[in-house]
Amino acid sequence: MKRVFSGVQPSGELTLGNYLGAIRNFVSFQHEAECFFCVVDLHAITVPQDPEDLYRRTLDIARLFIASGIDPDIATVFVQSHVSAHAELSWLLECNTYIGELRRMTQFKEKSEGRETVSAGLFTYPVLMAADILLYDTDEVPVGEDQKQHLELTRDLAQRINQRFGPVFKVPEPYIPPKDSGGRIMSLTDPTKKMAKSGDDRSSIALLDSPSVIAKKIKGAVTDSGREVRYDVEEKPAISNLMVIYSLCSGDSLETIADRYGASGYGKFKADLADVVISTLEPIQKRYQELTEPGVIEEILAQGAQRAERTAQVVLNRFREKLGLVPRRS
Ligand code: ATP
Ligand code: LTN
Repeated sequence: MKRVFSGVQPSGELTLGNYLGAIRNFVSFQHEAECFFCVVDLHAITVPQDPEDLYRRTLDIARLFIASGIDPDIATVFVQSHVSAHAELSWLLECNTYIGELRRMTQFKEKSEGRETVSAGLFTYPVLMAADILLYDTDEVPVGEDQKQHLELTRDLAQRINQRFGPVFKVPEPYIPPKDSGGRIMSLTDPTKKMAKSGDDRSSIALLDSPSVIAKKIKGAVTDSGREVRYDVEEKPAISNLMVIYSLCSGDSLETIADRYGASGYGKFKADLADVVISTLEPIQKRYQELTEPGVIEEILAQGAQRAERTAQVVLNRFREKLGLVPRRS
């Protein structure tokens, strides 16, 4: 059976961009592949995090995974720092990664910009991500488009190591939806930037936003000149983004939406879009509110870590052996 791995950082409130670009696809993969979905807390701490927020968000993201439809009996849901093989493989991979490769990473450039100090962890972040993926002999990695370059590095590292040491790692494939199918949901306030959880509050819809907040944010979303609802990324980037959101939430094609709203102006389109987004998020929010029994999420994560560890240890040992590291005798 095919293996799938993906990770989400507990670095803020999950957004509609995370859901449409990634989590929605996690849910569909779980029925056709052996899936590992990880809350990547070690990635989040590459930039400063408030410890209490980090703790709460880590559990919240796992809870939102389940609320979104991931079944923990089918898929393995776990926290990255619970499986120490991630940090260990990351070091082994770092010793096979070139500084020049990491310097080219655009996410590093973006995230380090404007910071007074930048941690070494932010620089080596993509190597930890490669470790996450390679530890599970992963075939496919569902992610948003912003992760494409990191996936290419992961593949390069796997191929380089396989060439140097003989077959060790499976070379994974990215699974990235096209831009008009959620690969890159843009900010509501600036359609040239991606919707990000660490962005400003009006620019993104959080999965747990109330219906009135969602309606307000969509009403306030920037639009383009003119009044025609038409999919044209060059001339109408803002409306095109809203149309993609509408299409993914409703299942209607972009053509159907253009036919329906083409002439009715932005106001009517935005009002209906708010309804469509609210009804997409409603069942997720309901399930999230129901998952309140103390200890349930922690138990799911404990079992997930156990399952993940079994697979990860096999792959880690395979690489350790190839490197010539002496195994510890038990
Ligand atoms: P940050 O803002 O802290 O960088 P992020 O939301 O970009 O956070 P993650 O939480 O780790 O980062 O992303 C989880 C998944 O959601 C990844 O697969 C990422 O590619 C995807 N994703 C994030 N933002 C978008 C977006 N605007 N459109 C589509 N997919 C997205
Ligand atoms: N870097 C990703 C999060 C991430 C990830 C992974 C995604 C960490 N490890 C492994 C897929 C597979 C991000 O910032 N969105």
